Amino acid sequence: MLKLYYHPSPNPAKVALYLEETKTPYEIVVTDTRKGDQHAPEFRAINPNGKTPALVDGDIKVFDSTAIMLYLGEKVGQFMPAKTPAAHADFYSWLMFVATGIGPYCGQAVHFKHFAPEPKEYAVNRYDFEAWRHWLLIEERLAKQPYMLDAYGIVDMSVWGWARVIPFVLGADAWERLPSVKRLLDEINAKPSAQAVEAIKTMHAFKTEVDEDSRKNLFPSNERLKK
Ligand SMILES: N[C@@H](CCC(=O)N[C@@H](CS)C(=O)NCC(=O)O)C(=O)O
Repeated sequence: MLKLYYHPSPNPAKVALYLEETKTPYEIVVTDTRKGDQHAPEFRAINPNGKTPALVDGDIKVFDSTAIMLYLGEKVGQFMPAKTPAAHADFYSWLMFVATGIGPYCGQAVHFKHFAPEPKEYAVNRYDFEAWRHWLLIEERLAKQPYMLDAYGIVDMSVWGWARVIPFVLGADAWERLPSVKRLLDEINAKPSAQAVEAIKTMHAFKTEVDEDSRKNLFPSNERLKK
């Protein structure tokens, strides 16, 4: 059985959605990043980068959500693009746009808006601007077509992982400027597979508060400032 090292946050959620959509059996291994599980040597042996998600498939270890999506897409053979160079060009371009643009800029926008100490105006402005710029490109595409590619697939699931947290990233009124992203989010949220993913956090004991100990585990760079 596949083991998914999981915390209920955007990058792990995309992978869980793929597993649910394809009815691939898997078990959750709670990796509570607020408690520091990502730094445990046993987890580092699976993901040297110390972040969730990671996947273990027998003797095979895969880390990074996008690598896992590609691994599963090839293994399971569902929700992949047509086997043409043109379809693959679109697939890789938009998948990497989510991996290297949406994910990191949203992550940093959340960090600076909600967790960083003052002064932070420069960083908040930069990451809010870039997070918006990336989401508006997705909005432009989804305003013209139902899905990111020709048919619902891995790129939409990757978008979904982050679209769930848009109000936290961009503000409570963000949907006014992103109606097509909201349409896709609502469509996926209505699926039993997405509801099963949302239920994972209630079926396992994840720490909910971000206290001083969580901050140490999540933002180890802060320790350097104390010296
Ligand atoms: N590029 C990585 C990013 C993984 C990542 O940042 N995961 C977050 C959750 S969405 C995490 O584990 N954060 C805990 C930490 O940074 O210590 C991926 O797509 O898997």
